[in-house]
Amino acid sequence: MANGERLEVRPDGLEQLNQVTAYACRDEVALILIDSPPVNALGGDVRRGLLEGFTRAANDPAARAVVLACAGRTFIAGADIREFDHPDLDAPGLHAVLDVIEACPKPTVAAIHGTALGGGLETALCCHYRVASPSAQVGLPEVALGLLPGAGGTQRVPRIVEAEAALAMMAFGKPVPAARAEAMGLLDALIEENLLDGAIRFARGKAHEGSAPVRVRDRTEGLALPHDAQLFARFRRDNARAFKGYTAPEAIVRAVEAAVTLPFEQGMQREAQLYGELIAGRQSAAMRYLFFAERQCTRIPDLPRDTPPRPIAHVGVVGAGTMGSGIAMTFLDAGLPVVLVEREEEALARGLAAIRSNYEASRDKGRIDQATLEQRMDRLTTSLDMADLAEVDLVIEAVFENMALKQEVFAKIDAIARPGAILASNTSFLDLDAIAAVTARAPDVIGLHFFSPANVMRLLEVVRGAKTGPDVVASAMALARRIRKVAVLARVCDGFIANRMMTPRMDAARALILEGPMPWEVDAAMRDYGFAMGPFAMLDLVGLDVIGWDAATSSSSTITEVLCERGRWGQKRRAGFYDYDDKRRATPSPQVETLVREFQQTSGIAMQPFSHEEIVERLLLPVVNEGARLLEEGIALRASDIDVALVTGYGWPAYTGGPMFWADDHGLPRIVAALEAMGETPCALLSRLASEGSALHEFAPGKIPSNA
Ligand code: 3H9
Repeated sequence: MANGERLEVRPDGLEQLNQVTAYACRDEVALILIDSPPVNALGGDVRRGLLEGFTRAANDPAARAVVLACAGRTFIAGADIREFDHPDLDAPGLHAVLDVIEACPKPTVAAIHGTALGGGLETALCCHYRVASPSAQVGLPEVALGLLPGAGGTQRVPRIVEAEAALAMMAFGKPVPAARAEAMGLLDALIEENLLDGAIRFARGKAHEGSAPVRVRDRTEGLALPHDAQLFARFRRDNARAFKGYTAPEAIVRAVEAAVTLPFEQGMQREAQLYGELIAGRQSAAMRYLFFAERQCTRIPDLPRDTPPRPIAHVGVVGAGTMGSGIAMTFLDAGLPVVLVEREEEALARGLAAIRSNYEASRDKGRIDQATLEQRMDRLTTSLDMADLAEVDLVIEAVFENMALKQEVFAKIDAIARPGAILASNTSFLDLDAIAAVTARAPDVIGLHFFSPANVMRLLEVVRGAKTGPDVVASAMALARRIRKVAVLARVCDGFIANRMMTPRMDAARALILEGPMPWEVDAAMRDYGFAMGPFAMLDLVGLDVIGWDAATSSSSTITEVLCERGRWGQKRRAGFYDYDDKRRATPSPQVETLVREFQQTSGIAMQPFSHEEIVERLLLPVVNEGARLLEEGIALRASDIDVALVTGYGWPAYTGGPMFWADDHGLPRIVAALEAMGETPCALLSRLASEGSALHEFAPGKIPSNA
């Protein structure tokens, strides 16, 4: 939890309504308390308790006002997402419960700490007032689950908050800190002292005022605020790129449009209809799957959850290139001091300047203030001497991807680092065990593979070597959470999970253009599928020359080789698969088209037209096959880890759930048949699961086999 505050509530006379809810009435105020760990989600029992509690409070002659609060780490964090596919039909529905809360004739107050999210905030909006701890956050993050706020949030928020702010809150799903929420009108007061005492006092005060409380549905402050007639059209246009492919943001825009144009009940009907469409769709299924998949990644079958991590308070980074600087920033951002070490003065100065200018750009965009910038820079020290790594708890090597160099660096770190320090490599392909072998402490060596830009991409591949100690793995997983990364555990192999998964996609793309489609058609199909960039545009960005081309041995036998020989190395030469103008805008290259046609003619393969769907299948099927191999070889723990790695590390469109989810969705027998039809051999695991009528997600080896 972001703020770590816990509400411990055990007032006298608390009476359990059921296992997760309790009721008390003291000094004229009824208290309804939810205590349903971990996050007080609105499961069946919570709904039952809320219904009973509010009904009782309404009829309790001793109660003149009502407070709703939660025990533990947070206020209600939303509907119980686990119930979406297994609804508790015996329990009252959320809407019915909220109707009862909203109809309470006595002033009702939601006392918010932690995070009031989704259905949690919607419940609070059915109270007459909302008070919160200053550290609380409120939000409607349903969009991240491919949904819209479906319990009145789209209709109630715009009644008290300005339409554009309401729209942004729902369409981006970002929680709002308490102070801002108060300024927006979502909260009525911040309570500096004990939240519960303050909320009870606030409620009693409202009861004593005597005026009838007003329901949010009947309020009009938000609606009364002027908003320009073009708001919705402009919002759609301005965010078209961010929302591309996703169905939920458009549904949210429509629901908020309904809120500002229709009477409340009609707006609610519109919300219900749009919510119903979203929850029945594949996008939401995929995104809900990813929500749990991300949390599943931290579960390592042979590693007890209580394995104590090693303390990490000071970090060393070796190498101040793009990766090293990005990694350093990741730790600085999370409040950890970093010593950044380089061999050459000039390279170190470049790294330092890159970090500063990156922070300055963030400041200029308003993401951080000058004080934060300075604090982060103050936490950074630079050095040309590896001896300055002697005191750190974790060293991350981020030098050039070359085994001899990495081994040399590790031998030096081994001689310098204190006993018990964790030695990590950021290698993206190389054999971690061979790197660990040059040290006298292989159990302390681990792979921490960041994705570029390291301070932005959420994925951290944690590579477990044959001898890596369990507490070192536990430390890496705990560290990932501190630096706000999603950790996915991999065993050692060439490319680990994410890079190894992307290689077959590139190979398939290069093979496909010999059968008819042009590179830009392939790219367009992949963009349609949801990638920001197609594989050929990606090659141009990375540089064709750096992907294994050598002028000395070039044999003109592939299109890439010929392009390299002609100096078409990609964006940096303003020519690759595409031609580029001065602003690096790409246009299909007639020269490349001619070259591809020549190769097509000599390939002997019958040319045929491909639909976008067929192109996508041709590129994704080998990726799925590779994923199954990763499971078969024990490199990845589970199919969902692979999906998380690609969504968080390679911009795989989240609304597809990732390649493994996609494959299970299509059905493995179909995947196997399609692979065979394109001349690929499905791996043994894929064939077995298909013939057993099973799915990739059902494959659980239970324990990662050691590839020692
Ligand atoms: C909704 O409300 C729809 C309504 O509009 C309409 C209805 C009609 N349900 O993230 P953590 C579990 S949609 C079930 O590691 P943190 C989570 O799986 C919902 N389970 O903790 C994990 O379990 P485990 C809108 C949930 O401290 C454990 O709690 N709300 C739910 O880093 C701890 O989670 C959201 O989308 C849930 N709603 O972060 C909020 N939430 O230990 C989703 C969590 O077995 N939740 N769990 O792995 C979050 O954003 C974060 O969990 C939160 C805590 C910020 C609350």
